[in-house]
Amino acid sequence: MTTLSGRFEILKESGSYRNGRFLGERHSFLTPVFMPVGTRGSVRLFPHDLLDQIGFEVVLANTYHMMLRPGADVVAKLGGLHRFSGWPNAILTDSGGFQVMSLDANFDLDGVSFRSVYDGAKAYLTPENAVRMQELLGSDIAMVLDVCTMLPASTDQLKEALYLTISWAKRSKAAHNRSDQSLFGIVQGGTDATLRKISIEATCEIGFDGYAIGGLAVGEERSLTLETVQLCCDSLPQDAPRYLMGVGDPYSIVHAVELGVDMFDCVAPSRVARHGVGWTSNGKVSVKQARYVASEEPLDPNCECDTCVRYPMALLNHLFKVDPVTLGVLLTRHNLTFMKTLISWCRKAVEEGNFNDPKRFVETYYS
Ligand code: PRF
Ligand code: ZN
Repeated sequence: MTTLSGRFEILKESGSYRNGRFLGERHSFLTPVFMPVGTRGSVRLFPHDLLDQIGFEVVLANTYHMMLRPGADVVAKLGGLHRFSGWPNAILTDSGGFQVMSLDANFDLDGVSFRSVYDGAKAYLTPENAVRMQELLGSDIAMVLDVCTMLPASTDQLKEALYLTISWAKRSKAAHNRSDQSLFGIVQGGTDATLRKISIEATCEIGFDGYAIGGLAVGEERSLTLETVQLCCDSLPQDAPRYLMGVGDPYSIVHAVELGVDMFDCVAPSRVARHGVGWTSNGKVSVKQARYVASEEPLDPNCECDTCVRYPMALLNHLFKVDPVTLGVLLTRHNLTFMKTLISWCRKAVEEGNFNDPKRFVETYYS
């Protein structure tokens, strides 16, 4: 049985929202926090040293990918994911259940079977081996194996996934042994208020170092996402971190922080960067547009990242045509800096007890 490690300190709170600090055994970080997604131990096109320069304190990696390539045991032999991936700060590993869903996965009571994206080989995840893999990877925060249901879904489908998730959460906790690693539970139940409440009650009764809200931004309207986030924040323990999984559009982040969410991850800022799109203080900018061919303007006049300070839009537009890889690096730097800035605004809003400015901002540019 695990000794729960990791502590959460609330530094400032007002109403439902708060600024805090997560104190792991090895690394700590301030919340609210945005975690860039480095699925395979690295953010695409963007080495960890550059993430460090922007000031990120936590990155996310995926158990499912790391267990297939290069293998959790290989990473463990090399000293763990921090050493292996050249990342000196905190790492959260997702358990893999969500990532395998796109792979023709078969869920049964014991676990989930799927085929490797790399070579089609059969692979199997159970709550116990998902924990074991994450212990080998040595992340600071491990996630339980859960079942996420795509929406819309019937109540029966949601219920089945929910009860499986609860039973897997118990098994995950029983299997967890690493005292310098925190373990977070995951709440499911779609947008069904009754099921969410059942999920929260059962997950909290098992008891975790933090609680994730899973199963959202999977096909439902955004207003329903936020309604469900509110319901969860109202019922989750006040003194533990709350992590909204896979949700990272600027509008949702600002509103979810106001509702009391502490942690976010999302591939979107780095993914859209690779398609030539910048998220800026003037909204979304697609650098390929003809109007930027001879533009001397920076991508975002309110940003101090090296992409905005050094390069005119004309160069970014040019790279779109001749060197999209370099453009991807430049836009990833900007978009991740933008996310860091957005989170800083949220922290300031908590400090000042007023979300009007960030809310007006996302309303105008990211609705
Ligand atoms: N479960 C896990 N990871 C996730 C999700 C989930 O429900 C989501 C849903 N937005 C993103 N990543 N384990
Ligand atoms: Zn910038």
